[in-house]
Amino acid sequence: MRLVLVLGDQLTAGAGALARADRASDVVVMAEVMEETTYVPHHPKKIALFLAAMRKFAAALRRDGWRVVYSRLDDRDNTGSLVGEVRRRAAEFSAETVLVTTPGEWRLRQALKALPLKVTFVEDDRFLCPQQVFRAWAQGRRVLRLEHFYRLMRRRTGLLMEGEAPAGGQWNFDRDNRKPARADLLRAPPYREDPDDVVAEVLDLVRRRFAQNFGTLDGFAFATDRSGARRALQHFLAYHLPHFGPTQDAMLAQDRFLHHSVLSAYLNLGLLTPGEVCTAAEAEWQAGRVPIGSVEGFIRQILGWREYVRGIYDLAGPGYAQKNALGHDRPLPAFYWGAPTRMACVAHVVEQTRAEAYAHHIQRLMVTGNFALLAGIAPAAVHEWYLSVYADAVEWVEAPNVIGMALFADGGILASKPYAASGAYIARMSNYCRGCYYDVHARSGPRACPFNRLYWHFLERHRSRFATNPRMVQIYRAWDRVGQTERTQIVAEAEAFLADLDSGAFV
Ligand code: FAD
Ligand code: DLZ
Ligand code: SF4
Repeated sequence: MRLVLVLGDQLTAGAGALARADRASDVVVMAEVMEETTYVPHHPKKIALFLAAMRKFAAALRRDGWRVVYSRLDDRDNTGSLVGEVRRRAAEFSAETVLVTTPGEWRLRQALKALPLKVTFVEDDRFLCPQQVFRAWAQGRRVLRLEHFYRLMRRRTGLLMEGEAPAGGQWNFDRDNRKPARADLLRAPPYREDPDDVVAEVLDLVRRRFAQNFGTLDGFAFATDRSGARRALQHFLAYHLPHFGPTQDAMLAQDRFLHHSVLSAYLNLGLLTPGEVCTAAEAEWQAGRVPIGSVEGFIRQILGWREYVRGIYDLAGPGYAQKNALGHDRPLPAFYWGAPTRMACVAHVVEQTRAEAYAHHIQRLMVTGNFALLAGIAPAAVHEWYLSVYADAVEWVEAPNVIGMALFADGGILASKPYAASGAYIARMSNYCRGCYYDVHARSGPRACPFNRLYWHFLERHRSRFATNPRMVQIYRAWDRVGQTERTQIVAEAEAFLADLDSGAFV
């Protein structure tokens, strides 16, 4: 007898271990366990999404003729961990071998390897870039540029290619994309589903067991099976993809989703595959319904960024999430968990995160991520926050984005310079500043935007590391042109602000 372990983010029929398994003789093991639901204080909507999707996937496998043993969180004999459940099922079925799609996370790979059973790992073939291909590409390169990797992937898959040339004559349409926020960007919400009986039962469980976690279960509207996720994809293609490019970096206080797809959780759980999403988007362009700039911008996120961060996570090895190249050690301020703050941008993003378990990329990178970078918050604490609060947060994708992209804590493996920005960026790309206590145009004085003060403070305290970075030389020149008196004042005000932050004062 052989067990086939299917994890909560491996809900894809016919992929990985399931493609190699035998439904006539193998037993599929799936388990809701306390260890996975508590290794960080996950947002209740995230827990509900995983558990509901797992239950429905197990039911779909059974309908398809598989023998599935499924542990529910409340089962009396549930051992509480994935390895515990595998051992229990191995004893129950006298199984000595386990087949599993290689877990995305190092933590689980290591835990499964340590089992006293023969565990066979099957490559996760849902990704478009096999690990070997990424390693071969990375080998011998001094810097690992997304743009180079992305072109390789366009060529490998043929997506948006016209022979050897990129469709539309350019690899990248960023110059036409990424427009600032305008009120007329306002539009209808993304795809939403009412809870059915399975979801209602899970919501009840999560409400009972995880009520103390940050985040609300109210308004849970995620799709929880493949057909729902397919409907969400169709909704995005019809209503939002045509506008994706120009709005992808914009932020609006009145609109939490803009034209983003809100498909990341479905991709990460396996309800959709990256290949099918990219192909469907390309078909919209081929049919003349979507401009090249929008479809290219969207496909780059999945074929480029998503595959690239996964390659980096694998290459970097198990210690990646503990990196702290800038030596930052400040505790995470309470406003990340919903305590009040005067900073309107941060308050908006945190409140939206609490309500939806979702924020789009620029909110994560340039508001909460940028603040943590500038203020010198300990990367491990920031990592734990991101891993907790977003429905799409699994470590292989979260850690490179947080540790590498937002915090530069990997010392520059992923980004060639920190994504540090003053309030001017947020003012240009959003309308948050209009409703803020602080003045985004002031860099000193009692109401100066904290992002402005902290930006210069960040540059000053890391001068020896960044002043010679060719992409930052101009920035240091601009800072050095500011008069000495004002520079001293800005640094002193930033330090006073950081002292307030540390003491938990209302900032
Ligand atoms: P869209 O804007 O519609 O983009 C389409 C798809 O592209 C996404 O669904 C996603 O699968 C992919 N994508 C876009 N950007 C990235 C990226 N930088 N890395 C990997 N894939 C990308 N994404 C996660 O899936 N899980 C995370 O835990 C996560 N944490 C992040 C933390 C920080 C600090 C930052 C800066 C980014 C993080 N991202 C994460 C990447 C990105 O922000 C989300 O994938 C995106 O916001 C999800 O919303 P969407 O589906 O509407 O994306
Ligand atoms: C995120 C999550 C949660 C909340 N619960 C479970 C669970 O009960 N059982 C399970 O198999 N997986 C769960 N997951 C997903 C895993 O924690 C983990 O993120 C991925 O399997 C990593 O690749
Ligand atoms: Fe954020 Fe500064 Fe704008 Fe306020 S003024 S919303 S703190 S960027």
